[in-house]
Amino acid sequence: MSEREPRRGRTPPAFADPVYVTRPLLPAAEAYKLAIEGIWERHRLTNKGPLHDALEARLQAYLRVPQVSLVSSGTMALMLSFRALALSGQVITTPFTSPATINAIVACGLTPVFADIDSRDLTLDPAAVERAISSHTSAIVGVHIFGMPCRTDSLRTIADQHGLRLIYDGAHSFGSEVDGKPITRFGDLTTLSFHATKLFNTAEGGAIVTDDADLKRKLDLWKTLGMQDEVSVVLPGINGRMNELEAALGLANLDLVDAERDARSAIGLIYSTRLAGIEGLTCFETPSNVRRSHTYFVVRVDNRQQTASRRDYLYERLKAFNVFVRRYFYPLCSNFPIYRDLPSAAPQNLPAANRAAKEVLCLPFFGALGPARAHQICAIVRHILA
Ligand code: T4K
Repeated sequence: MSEREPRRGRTPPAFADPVYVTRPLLPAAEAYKLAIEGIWERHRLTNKGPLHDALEARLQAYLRVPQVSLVSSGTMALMLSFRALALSGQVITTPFTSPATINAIVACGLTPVFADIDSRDLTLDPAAVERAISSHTSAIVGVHIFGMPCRTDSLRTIADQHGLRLIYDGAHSFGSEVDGKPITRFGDLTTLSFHATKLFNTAEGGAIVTDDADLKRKLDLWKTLGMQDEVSVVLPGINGRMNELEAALGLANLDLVDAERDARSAIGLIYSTRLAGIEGLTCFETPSNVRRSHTYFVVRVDNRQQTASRRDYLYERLKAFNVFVRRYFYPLCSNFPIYRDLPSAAPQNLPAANRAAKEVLCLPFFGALGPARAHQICAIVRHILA
């Protein structure tokens, strides 16, 4: 990283306490105590307890979807989906994602084939997907990255033409909608993450959303070791269950999620207004037909005119102000030593993804941040990049 000249003008104050990229949504301790009280009466901790079933039903209504299967994490949601859909051979996906997406593919004995993204929305480029198809391809795994919807129409057409399964990793897109349609209703199924760092969380957890009732039944079996009853195991399932303590947290947090989304929306407006006009910095905008999930607030810091990375410079300098932002998703998955030898991982195959990994930065984004601290962060960013 290059050292730059001191900025002109007054230096904004640093925060007294660290400000992180996110802070988990939590109910008041009393509300959570109330939500878990019945557990002590029932002595039911896991294995499809009543709170698990209640959260499934409430999410079905909240997300306006026919079938929800709760699971123990977003990673588990991906793995169970790949198993239940009996994928084989190669799976085409984006390298610009959490390692969770790629690791889940590999953990199921499948080979990831990386296709480049479109630099405008950072989701899979359908033309690159088409080029990556071979006789071994069984599925496309799109990621609605930062809640930005994939090109669902084009990917559906490609999947149908080639007889491929179409799966969406919707870890970042809880509650997103496209033209009023829930984002979880595209493809064969959509996986969600309810990790602590997500808009809606159950500490650890996730879900699989599908329109297909048979698939939901199969997924429920896959997540319970394939056990149909005490004496019959009908498929080689795994333990992917959500427990009652997590489900209780989900029920309490679901009451708060709309207010949290509104608070984040106000912060997002402050960021996009106050950061406008900083040379080389752009806020990642969602199109007007998309209802955002407000899981992340993303900026891109253009490096092209610089020898050293301005994005990394900003990332490092913010630490001196007690602001800890994240470079999701850097390094790019295809550049990890465990994946870089795959033929599709060659950087010349993935120019847009490689560039995004060098430019994207996620700013602190959670309701409790409040407008005053959002304004202060804008002043700090402007000061650093002036
Ligand atoms: N697909 C995609 C596209 C994903 O992004 C992910 C996960 C998955 C699938 C898999 O879902 P899960 O299996 O995780 O359900 C986080 C999360 O661990 C991970 O869920 C997430 N994506 C990824 C993008 O981010 P880190 O390494 O950034 O987490 P960490 O611990 O550094 O947390 C970031 C900041 O949040 C901390 O600096 C402070 C704050 N924080 C975090 C936690 C966990 C808190 O204040 N409290 C907390 O409890 O990975």
